[in-house]
Amino acid sequence: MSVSAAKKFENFSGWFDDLILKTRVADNRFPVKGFLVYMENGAYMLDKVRELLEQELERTGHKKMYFPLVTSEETFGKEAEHIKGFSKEVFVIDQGPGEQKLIIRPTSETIMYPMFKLWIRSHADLPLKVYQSVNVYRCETKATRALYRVREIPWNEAHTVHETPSDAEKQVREAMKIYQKVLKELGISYMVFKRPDFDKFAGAVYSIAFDAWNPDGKVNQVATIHNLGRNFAKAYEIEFERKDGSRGMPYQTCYGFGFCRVLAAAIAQHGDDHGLVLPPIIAPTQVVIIPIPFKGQEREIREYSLKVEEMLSGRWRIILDDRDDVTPGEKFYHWERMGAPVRIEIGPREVAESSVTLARRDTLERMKVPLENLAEKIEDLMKSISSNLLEKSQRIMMSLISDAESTEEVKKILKNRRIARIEWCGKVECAEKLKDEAKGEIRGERYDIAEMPKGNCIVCGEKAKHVVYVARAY
Ligand code: PR8
Repeated sequence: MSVSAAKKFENFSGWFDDLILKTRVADNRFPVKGFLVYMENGAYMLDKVRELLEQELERTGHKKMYFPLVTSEETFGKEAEHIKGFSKEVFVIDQGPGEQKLIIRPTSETIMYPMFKLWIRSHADLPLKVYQSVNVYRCETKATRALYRVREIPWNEAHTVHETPSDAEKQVREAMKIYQKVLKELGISYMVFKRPDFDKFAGAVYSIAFDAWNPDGKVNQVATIHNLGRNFAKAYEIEFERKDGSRGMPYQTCYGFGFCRVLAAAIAQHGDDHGLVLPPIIAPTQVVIIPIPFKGQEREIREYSLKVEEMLSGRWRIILDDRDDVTPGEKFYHWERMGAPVRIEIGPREVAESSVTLARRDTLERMKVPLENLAEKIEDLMKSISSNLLEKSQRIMMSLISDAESTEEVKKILKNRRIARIEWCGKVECAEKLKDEAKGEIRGERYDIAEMPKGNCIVCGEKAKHVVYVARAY
């Protein structure tokens, strides 16, 4: 069975903005542009995503630290490309006459690396793998958008330092696996791109990005991984002594995972006309019990509901919705909108049969289950919901990609809120022309799968060097 999700494809912004407010995920009415209030469900899910990621980072030997929010203008400005990329986006604290201005972190390379210089002495100090989950601040010039493009950005950033370039390469692949694992647990589908050179992170040798699909056809960059080479090591004079006593400069990587964009992707990819459809692993309420009262049997139904709640409460985040001023129908509607993965209905028949009726949120399918199998059945159901969300999301993503042979075709594909795959010569002029005429950005070539060009660049007609994807982006 599939549930209609027409609304989000027809009017994404309306659907999304209304939903995140009504389900108490976030309130975008705070009177400063780009700053968002995360309400109880949004805050809960952001924390869950953070926990999932931090667990993986810890498992792979990253150490958690907390660095300051600010740096000085001088320290900020050491890596030329980096400062060029970020100088227009920083918030500055003016401490008054005679005092130096402070730069609020738009990302923490310039804050961490002067400390790395002090900590790294020899090869024995490498690799250094550090992370923090904090807010960073960017005075975004593009239009802001709740969860998708904010100025106060809740994220995780990891920074690593290595002895050799191949160690740094390996680190890029480890980071990719970590992000893939977490996104899979959330059922989020994306493509991994190597960004074209003109679009890499300021100061990086190359950048890898995770672009999640969105119902309006734009892509949502949820995470990036950057190989920094020795660019920052040079600027911040990070050196170490090799085993043989010689001195060297280390290689660095950094990677960032945008929590609010990941949450946006989970909401946008899985939600439907009834509301949120939450991946069980982050759902604030995983199971809701709704008693269906029947005259004369109120007490039995209530006691039975309490018994079911007790049976499951150690294992799942569960709510017994026993409000007596709200009808069962209204409760169904409410919890469907809130995206609770599993609903348990208990009426006189269930009590008599020692069973319950279960409804799964993703397909709205209902089933009768004997009480003795309930714990096991819910376990299976949660797994099935998680894998169904992922499969469905992947299917939709595949259906959104179309091959294009001309700029005109790209334009049409993007207009229809889809993603175009093209062959490209690699020249910046062609990318710019495409952007002007088709209003889409070259997002890069796939890093997760190999795709070889066979023909010519669709813009200039010269031999193509890359298969790339073109989309509009947040
Ligand atoms: C780095 N340095 O900075 P990145 N709103 C929401 N999410 C955002 C926004 C925004 N305005 N800007 C960025 N993100 C590197 C890596 C340390 C960590 C999220 O990389 O500039 C996006 O998901 O690519 C983005 O992929 C991630 O932060 C990393 O930002």
